[in-house]
This record gives sequence, C-alpha cells and structure tokens, in this order.
Amino acid sequence: MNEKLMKYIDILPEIQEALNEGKPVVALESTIISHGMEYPQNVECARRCEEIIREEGAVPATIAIIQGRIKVGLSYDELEYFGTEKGIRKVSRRDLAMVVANGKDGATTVAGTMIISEMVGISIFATGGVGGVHRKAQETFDISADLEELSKTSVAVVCAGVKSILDIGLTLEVLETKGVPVIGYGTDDFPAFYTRSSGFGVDERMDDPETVATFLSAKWNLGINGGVIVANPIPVAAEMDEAYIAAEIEKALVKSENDGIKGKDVTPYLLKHLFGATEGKSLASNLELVYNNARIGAKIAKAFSK
Ligand code: PSU
Ligand code: MN
Repeated sequence: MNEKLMKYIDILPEIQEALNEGKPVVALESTIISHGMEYPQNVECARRCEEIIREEGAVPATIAIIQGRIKVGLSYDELEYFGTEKGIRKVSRRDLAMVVANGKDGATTVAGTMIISEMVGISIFATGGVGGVHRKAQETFDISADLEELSKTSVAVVCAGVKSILDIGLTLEVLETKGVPVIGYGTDDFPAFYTRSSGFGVDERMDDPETVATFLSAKWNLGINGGVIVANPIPVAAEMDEAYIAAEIEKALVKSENDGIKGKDVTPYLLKHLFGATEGKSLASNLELVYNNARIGAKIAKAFSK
C-alpha cells in the first residue's frame, strides 16, 4: 500500500503480513451485514464466514468504513458495532470518498469492497449475490454499479449468481458487453441465488480451484484488467423450491413498487421482505450459500497464491 492510501486505511496486521508474504486472503463485504440481514444473524454470518476461511487456511478480511476510516479486517467489537448500528450508509463507488471525508460509517457493497480490495492487493472476494440489472430497468435505469465495477476492478467475486429480483438475462448481457467473464463453478448453468439454475448458461465451467486460479493469472498477467464472476451454486441441501421462491419474489416486487422504493433502497427492501414472507426460509438458504462461497473463495485464494 502506498503512503497516500495509508492515510485512510487501517489494515489488521495479520492481513498485511499475509499480503506481504503472498499468503491467501479473502475479502468479505459489509453491506450484507448492515443491509442484507438483521441482527444477530448478520454478525453470526460474518463471524462464521471468517471462521470458514480460516479453516481452509486463508485469512479473512472483512471490509467496512468506521468513522471515516477504511477498515480492512474488523475487530470483534467493531463487527458487533457494525451489526447493531442503524442507518449506516450503503457505500458504492460514488459514496466512498464522501463517507471517508465526512468521518461517517459506511457499509461497502460489492463495488465498494472490490475497490478497497484492489487498493490493498486482495484478489479474491466472497459474498452472497452481486447486484445487476433490475427488472424494468428499461424504464428505471436501475443497473447496479457492481456491474460497472466488475468491468474495471481486478478482483474475482465468488457469489451464488444473482437472484431473480433482477433480470438475470439482461444482467448477463451487460456483463458480456462490459467484458466480465462469468465462470460456472462446477456448473454449466448460471445459478439464481436461492436455486442452482437460472436457465441461462455461463461463459465457461471450471470444476476446481486450480483451474480458476490459472485462469485469473492468465487474465491479469495479460493486462486484461477487470473483475471476474465465479458463480458457485447454492448447495443442493439448502436450495429453495423454484416455484415457491419465484412467487414470493413476484409479490415482493409488486410491494416495493407500490411502496415507491427506489435507487439503493431497492435491494435491501426486497431482501428484508423476502425473509419475512418466507418465514426465514430464504434467510437460512442465504446463510448456507454465503458459507459455501466463503469456502470456495478460500480454496481459490489458496490456489491463486501458489
Ligand atoms: N444481493 C444479496 N444480498 C446483498 C446484496 C445483494 O443477495 O446484501 C448487496 C450487495 O452488497 C450488492 C448490493 O453489492 O446489494 C447491490 O445493491 P444495488 O442493487 O443497490 O447496487
Ligand atoms: Mn440500484
């Protein structure tokens, strides 16, 4: 990290050492903690992800902004604070410098977390789902800044695909336009978050961490900058019934429209509504797929560090 960055970023010594020595590190985001789940499941989820990454022999780096300081790695108390505090700003590319300059708290989205990961030299990042093209984006122009970030920031994002609160087909079209490779991890089908298949294909299937690591090295050594989506389907045992979740998503979409929800509030609103409507079933699935991504993220980070 250069001196200019050090002025703004606090990185835990364990993470800095691992990066200096070329050991595997996996980034984790914080919007999932503050806007994606309720307390205490959010904090439990964050802790369990870190634990899984350690069990696999990599170092976790949860990324967030606390009182204007960019944190790479959170202490026990910081995570607790982050999980309970209300009104934390959701931080994508446009928000990042404002939150830092104003000394505020910020929860980094996929885009925000990718930016900070690249700043400190972390190449692999595990999360639940990435943002994408919202349904009716033809009218609303609501396309997640995550897609733009994936086009230019060199971090691999291990996720369970995108959920069908989004238009999955259009999301994949935009990813193609922006030159973002979409890898199916052990699958030919692009996963739909709560279910293993969306009916859309991936660019290429890769079945083990080494193959993904070799591909990432080739891409970035060639100077082809930008992110990669490693789409890792939810474990079979945690998968939801497709018709059931599709119907609940339709209802949630109608409700968000009736309530006039717009912009960055749309994704958190839909998630929260779904958790309630499915009596926690979608939350249970969500947790399992995030853990699965943390595990595969750590395996890929290990292979990539070799
Ligand atoms: N999808 C989820 N859970 C989440 C998010 C997406 O299943 O918590 C979060 C991620 O942080 C993602 C962000 O980067 O929502 C996308 O928000 P928007 O659609 O406003 O770009
Ligand atoms: Mn949006």
